[in-house]
Amino acid sequence: MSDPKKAADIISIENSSDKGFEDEWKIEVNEWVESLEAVKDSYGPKQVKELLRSLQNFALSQGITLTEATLNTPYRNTIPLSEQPSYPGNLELEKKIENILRWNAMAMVLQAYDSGEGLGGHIATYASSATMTEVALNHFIKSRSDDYQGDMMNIQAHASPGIYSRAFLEGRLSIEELGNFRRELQEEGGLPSYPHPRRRPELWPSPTASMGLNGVNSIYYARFAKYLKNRGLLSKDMGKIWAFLGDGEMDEPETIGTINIASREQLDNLIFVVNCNLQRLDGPVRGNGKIIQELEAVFRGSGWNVIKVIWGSEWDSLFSIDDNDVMQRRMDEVVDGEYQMYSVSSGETQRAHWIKGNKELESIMSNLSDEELKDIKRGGFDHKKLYAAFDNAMKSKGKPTVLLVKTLKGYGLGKGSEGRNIAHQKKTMSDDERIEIAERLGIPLSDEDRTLAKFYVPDPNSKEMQYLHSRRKELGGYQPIRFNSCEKLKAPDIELFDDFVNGIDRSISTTLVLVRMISKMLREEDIGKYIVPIVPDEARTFGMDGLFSQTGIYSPEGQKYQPVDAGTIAPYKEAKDGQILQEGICEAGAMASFMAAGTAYSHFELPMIPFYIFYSIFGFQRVGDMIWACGDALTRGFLIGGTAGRTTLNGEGVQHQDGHSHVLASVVPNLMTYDPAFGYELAVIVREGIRRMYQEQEDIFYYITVYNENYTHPPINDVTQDSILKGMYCFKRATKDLEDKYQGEPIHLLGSGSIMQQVIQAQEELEQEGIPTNIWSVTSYNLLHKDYQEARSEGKSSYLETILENEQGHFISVSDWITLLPDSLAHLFPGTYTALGTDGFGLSESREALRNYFGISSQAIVEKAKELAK
Ligand SMILES: Cc1ncc(C[n+]2csc(CCOP(=O)(O)OP(=O)(O)O)c2C)c(N)n1
Ligand SMILES: [Mg+2]
Repeated sequence: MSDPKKAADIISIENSSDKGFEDEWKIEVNEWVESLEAVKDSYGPKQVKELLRSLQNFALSQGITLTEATLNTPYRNTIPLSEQPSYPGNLELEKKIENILRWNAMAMVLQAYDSGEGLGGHIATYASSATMTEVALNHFIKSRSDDYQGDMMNIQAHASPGIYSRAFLEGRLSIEELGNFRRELQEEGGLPSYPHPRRRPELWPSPTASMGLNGVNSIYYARFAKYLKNRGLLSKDMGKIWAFLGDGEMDEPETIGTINIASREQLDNLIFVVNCNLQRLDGPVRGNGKIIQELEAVFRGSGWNVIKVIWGSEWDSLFSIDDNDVMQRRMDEVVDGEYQMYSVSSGETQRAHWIKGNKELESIMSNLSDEELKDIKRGGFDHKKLYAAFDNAMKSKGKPTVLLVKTLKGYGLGKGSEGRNIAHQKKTMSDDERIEIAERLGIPLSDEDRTLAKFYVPDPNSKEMQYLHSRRKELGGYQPIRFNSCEKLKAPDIELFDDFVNGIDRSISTTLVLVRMISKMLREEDIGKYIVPIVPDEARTFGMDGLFSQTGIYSPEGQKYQPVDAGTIAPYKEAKDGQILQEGICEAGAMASFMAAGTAYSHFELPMIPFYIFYSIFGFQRVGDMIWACGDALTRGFLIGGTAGRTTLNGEGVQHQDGHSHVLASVVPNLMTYDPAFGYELAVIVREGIRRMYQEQEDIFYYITVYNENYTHPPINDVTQDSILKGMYCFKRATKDLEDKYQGEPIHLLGSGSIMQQVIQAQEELEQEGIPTNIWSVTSYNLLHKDYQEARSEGKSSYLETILENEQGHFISVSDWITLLPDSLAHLFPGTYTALGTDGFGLSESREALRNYFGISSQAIVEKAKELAK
């Protein structure tokens, strides 16, 4: 602050009526500010900070806290005019391009609407974010080059028309595709509503349409980039992760709840750009407060570099005469609901409300006519202010940056839209509005074409088109972009898992088998370094603590302390090049890490193999939307649902005992789900997963449940790998002699997971009573169902129908899952069919009591079989 007198005014005691005291106080404050200025001149800004910190500490020791003062700065741009760099671009051409993009984006939605098929899209979001996106794309966001991994640009999903329009000008989309927005099935091709890598894998790096996921995913992408760098896997400069977000979207706990990890991990490769248009879908984001100030406090409190872009350049001259900060104080005082009201009011109304009888403010504002006041821009539409903010963000060291950019929803769309509460859902416009907007944007189309919302296609040799291409060329290529180039891995031979395939005499759980398999794979030359174990504070639950010392837990800071268990075989080892991602109790974060690792093939050209291991009930029902997004993002890897089964996980009650995650998993189309009973099944499934995802590079991922019940595991013998992978095979036929003697209809028992042990026991008990049964191991009800659907559409017999061709009798399915899972196949069994399962809520009891209660114990199976055998 160069003018000490001004500082004194800010801190003046407003309520004091004692004039003498007020003057004295001003002098006191002036002296302090002058002293501080002297410190700055003699020692520099670092010492000023140190001095202030010492003063604050002293105040704290006296019981005086200053939290409000330190978390918020005045409601103005963070970068002062004096530090604003000159604008390096050609503003005239940039504005021309932006206007074309604004028009074409709007035209996409209007054409979709005009098609009369009830389609449309969103116009208002891009109208508010166009300038910031353009400044970033013309000057900052880089693409991949020989020594640069490339930036990742994750956009606000509802701004997609603007990004498509740009891709069209860049020659990456055809005019037909642009015209078929939201009509993907059209012959000439069409475009999906939002960023969906599955639908447009060459364009969209990650799915962002579900509010909140962009934030958390971008944070963990940035972290994963650092992880790869610290582990020595990424040779190029890693690039930046950009997340363009809505201010309403910042309500989402996935985003706001994970920002602390970004500062803890010092993610200076991460830039959030929050489009603060003060509105969400229904109305104001913070009508009674100020979203920018609220977010500033939250992000500053979390240790981010926070840059506010609030006011356009037109305010600069007013700030320079606001000697007593009357205007600043008014800016700080007005709430977002009022700022929104200004956006729909005339200059005159605005002025009256703004000045509110304050003579000094009135005199400052008299420098602007009503018209000028009305036209004055918010920072988000000022290229120079935005450039200054981005420039600062690029230079941040050791901290993530958030830009809080004030904009106006529906900017430039006229009275009917700008700042209106209905702006978000505005899908069409009157003919007059179309003509008027085109005129204002300088779109040289006839009024008829304007009314039809025709696209404007500039001459490829025009200055603006050449500028657009040259800027992107300079920055390495077009954005957003998604690549699909990654080396293929060779899956390990099944012999690597001989210890499990040939049977396990010791009584162990499938969880332990899996952990041992991971441990073996980690030591493999070809694939070891690519494995990414991810745990949300549950490694000990799954017996994975041995991996701590084997591979280390990733921490960018290494380990600054000696762990309490330093002398033990498996100490808690954190390391800069650690391989395990210990996520703490944050399933959303763990899932975001899974997605980052599972799509590393596209962004980082690395075939990372994530194994995310979690309590199965805290998977799909906790972060189901993120798993769905993984399907959209073409993510590869293994989701491992540990402590599975409503009765196998006993004693833990309603919120832990999972009997339904396979049903929830069944809805994700490219998810391979398995519920193995034995070590060899698990080995075959995991090996095949690696082969399909990393050798063949199929866009699938896996969900495998493992249990914590200990038992011995038979060898694979003559079971074919193919039958395990397809979902079902005959595990054990009835004893021949007994079968010959038996008069009744054959009985088949279907088992899976750890409940297979109950089935095996039931078979033995039934044989003692003279009832022969065949046991079938069902490794995947879901895949059998998928296969049936596919076969039916091709008019063929399904795998299940084929293997049951020569069977008949009674089929009893028994599992630790709700009966809806096996019931999906009920109609395919050639005989009677009964499902025994765990419908209802879990409850705290012993395993045995639970199995009796749900009717899936060996005894329950025996009873059912005897009833059918009569
Ligand atoms: C999880 C989720 N909930 C709700 C929606 C529906 N929705 C789409 S956009 C939107 C409002 C977005 O407001 P904001 O983030 O401020 O973006 P703006 O369009 O104002 O830039 C809502 C509620 C969604 N897409 N995802
Ligand atoms: Mg908004």
